[in-house]
Amino acid sequence: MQVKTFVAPTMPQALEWVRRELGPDAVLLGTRKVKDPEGKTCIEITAAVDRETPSTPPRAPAPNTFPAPPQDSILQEQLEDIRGMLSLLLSAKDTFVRLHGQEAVSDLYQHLLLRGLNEKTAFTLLENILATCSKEGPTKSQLLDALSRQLNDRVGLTDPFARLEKAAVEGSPRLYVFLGPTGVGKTTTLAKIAAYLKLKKKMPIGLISLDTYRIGALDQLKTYADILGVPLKVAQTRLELLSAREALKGCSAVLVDTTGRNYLNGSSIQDLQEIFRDVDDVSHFLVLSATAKDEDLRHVIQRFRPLGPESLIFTKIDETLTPGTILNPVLRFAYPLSYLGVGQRVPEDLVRATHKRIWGFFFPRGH
Ligand SMILES: Nc1nc2c(ncn2[C@@H]2O[C@H](COP(=O)(O)OP(=O)(O)OP(=O)(O)O)[C@@H](O)[C@H]2O)c(=O)[nH]1
Ligand SMILES: [Mg+2]
Repeated sequence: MQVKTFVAPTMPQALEWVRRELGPDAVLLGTRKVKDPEGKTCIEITAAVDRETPSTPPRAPAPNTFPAPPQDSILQEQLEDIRGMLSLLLSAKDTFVRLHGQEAVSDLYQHLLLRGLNEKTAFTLLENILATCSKEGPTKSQLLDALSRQLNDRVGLTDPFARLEKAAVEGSPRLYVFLGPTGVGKTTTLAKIAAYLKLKKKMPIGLISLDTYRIGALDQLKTYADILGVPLKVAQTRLELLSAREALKGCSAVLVDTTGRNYLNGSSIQDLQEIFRDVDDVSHFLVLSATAKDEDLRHVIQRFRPLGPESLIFTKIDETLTPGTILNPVLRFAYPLSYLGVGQRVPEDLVRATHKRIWGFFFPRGH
């Protein structure tokens, strides 16, 4: 067995060096934080591989190129994720034990990380919890009670359609706009809500599509409109949007589908801002996928801020093992949650966001 120690500025870098030096079969024996000669904190990883001599030294990749991925690269990436996560958990747990010296607190911290909270959110939540608990060291059930109170207090909820009247409105109907990145489920979620309003609440509703960008997008919405028997208008500009709303006078609500674009690109947001400039009686939903990366969610929400979304809808909750991820931006930006997409079926797989469901992200039934 060959055992080697690596010191790198960050965990991903250290893992990369382990992989390059010892190959994909390397096993992590331990990680710890150490200081380099300049006093900067680094990560030290001890890793081993079950062979006597090192494999052929890896060739440095040519500038601006990446090494060819190995055959089993997907499995390899997953393994590395798991190793990285384990190391992170071990070091995070140490930090917390050192900070608070309480095993129950660090256990809860570790659990929150495993269910998708990032270190910062979990740490802040627990700091707040500990501030409300007895100094002697809270029990597990006291911690869970305090966590539940924190989540109830800090996660806002809203149901914009709960107050909607059945009757047709006299003037221009309110526009409910579904914004968000590509492929998150804007059109599907709109269709789920349209079916709920039309079939269950028996409301006169209309649809507008602003999505003339993607081939087939209009057909997708038209299919739903035909099945539900509701009028559908198409608009590309602010004036067309206003005249489409005028044509849908008498509806209780008008649901507006928008184009999925790369909204990390600022000009796409400006296009939307122009369309909704000075248009009143508008509620924006920002639709996001629960499978998106934490950092990307943060950027997307920041991009959409100028449009003033009233609430967030998270889709694809059924497709993630770490649904707690959605609370990172929710707690950070304090936007209320309205609905959760829990599958592809229209209209069944949409539920209202509730505190009980949010609790279930961390402690699923039976746990
Ligand atoms: N598993 C799962 N799939 C979902 C959910 N919501 C939507 N989808 C699926 O996500 C895919 C994309 O859905 P769309 O509604 O077309 O997404 P979109 O945001 O309108 O996409 P663009 O208009 O192209 O930006 C489809 O296959 C949907 O069935 C959900 O809650 N869970
Ligand atoms: Mg769409």
